[in-house]
Amino acid sequence: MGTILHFGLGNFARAHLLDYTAQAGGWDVIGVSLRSSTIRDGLVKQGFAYDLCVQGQGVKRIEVISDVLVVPEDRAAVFEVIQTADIISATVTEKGYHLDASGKLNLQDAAIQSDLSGQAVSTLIGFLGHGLAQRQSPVTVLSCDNRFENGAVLKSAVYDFAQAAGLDLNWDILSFPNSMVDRITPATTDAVRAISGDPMAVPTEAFSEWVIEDHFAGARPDWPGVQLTDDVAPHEKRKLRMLNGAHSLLAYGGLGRGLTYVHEAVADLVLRPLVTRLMADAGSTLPAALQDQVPAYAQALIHRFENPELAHRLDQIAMDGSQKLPYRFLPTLRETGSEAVRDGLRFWIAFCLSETAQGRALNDPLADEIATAARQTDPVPALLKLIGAEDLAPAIRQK
Ligand code: CS2
Repeated sequence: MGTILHFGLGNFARAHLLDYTAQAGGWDVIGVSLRSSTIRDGLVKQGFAYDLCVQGQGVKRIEVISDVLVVPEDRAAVFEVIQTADIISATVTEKGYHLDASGKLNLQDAAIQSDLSGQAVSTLIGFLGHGLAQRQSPVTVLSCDNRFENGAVLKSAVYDFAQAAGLDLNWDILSFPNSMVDRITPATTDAVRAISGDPMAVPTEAFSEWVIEDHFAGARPDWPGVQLTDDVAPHEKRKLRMLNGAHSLLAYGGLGRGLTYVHEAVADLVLRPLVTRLMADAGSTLPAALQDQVPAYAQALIHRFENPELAHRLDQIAMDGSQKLPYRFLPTLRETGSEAVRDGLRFWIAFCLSETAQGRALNDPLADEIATAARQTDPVPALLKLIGAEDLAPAIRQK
């Protein structure tokens, strides 16, 4: 029996890592909620089991969580499990890493600053820095967030944190494999709760994919269908640039056109050709070995996006754009000059401007900076600067 300590028990983790781990058998998952007790409070009433409502395949009960620790209630318990878990994994979303636009740990970030002391730790990076400094035996730290080279980025964030905090980690016993995760998992709606009867139900699509760098410090579950490989980068690029890049274009373009759901945006006569173009351009940046898969992958993505029953909201995808766009849009744009990706960026800028003009704060860790940039006489370079792309302003302006 092995144990995974997992940070971030949102819907995605419950539809992906936990489903795979339940299927593997022989392992349990201790969840960590960094902020609120809501998920623990909901799950504890039902013995930590919940329904996964898989589109077209019915409902399956996932019974793999053995406990959920809530950080503000008991930090010591989290530090304790960091010493013994076989794998420490995370789905804390892009902003949970507290990185700057260049992908380095933002040491000026208030939460990171406050975590350096080791008192009242509140971030994943703070827990890993202080916790792993005490760790005696090998452990795998597995990022399952949507970010290019997620393992390497996490390792360097923990390294920078440890340096700044004066902590000494034994890097020889730690491994941070990169991974590519994929399963479209919308937020739970009342309709889903009503159909399944489980207030903690999670809706997801039938498709799922997981490619992990084969670099574990110790044991791992026998996850069914997982592809272990020496080099995840091509798969990460494929997924982030094609799927997530297309998602972001549909989100900002669709909201600008008054739409609500992904399936509506992908059927839109203006957006559909753009998204097809974006995927082709993104596909052209992939390594030669993947080129022949690009058309079929793009077609399969369109098909997944067309699924009306998932009811995947565009505003869910539009969240945290400042954290997502640097690796969803910029590599394709820089490598190919893609006009479709430029349109995607124009949609993001239009979204920032219109939300600010209407007095609404964006759902984004840089919401204040975005509002300030949007109010400038020349907002385009100011907004692009926030995602490390000020130099692209002339190309974005001309149309
Ligand atoms: C989406 C992703 O919310 C978003 O930004 O693009 O959550 C997407 O649904 C997943 O990465 C699919 O695996």
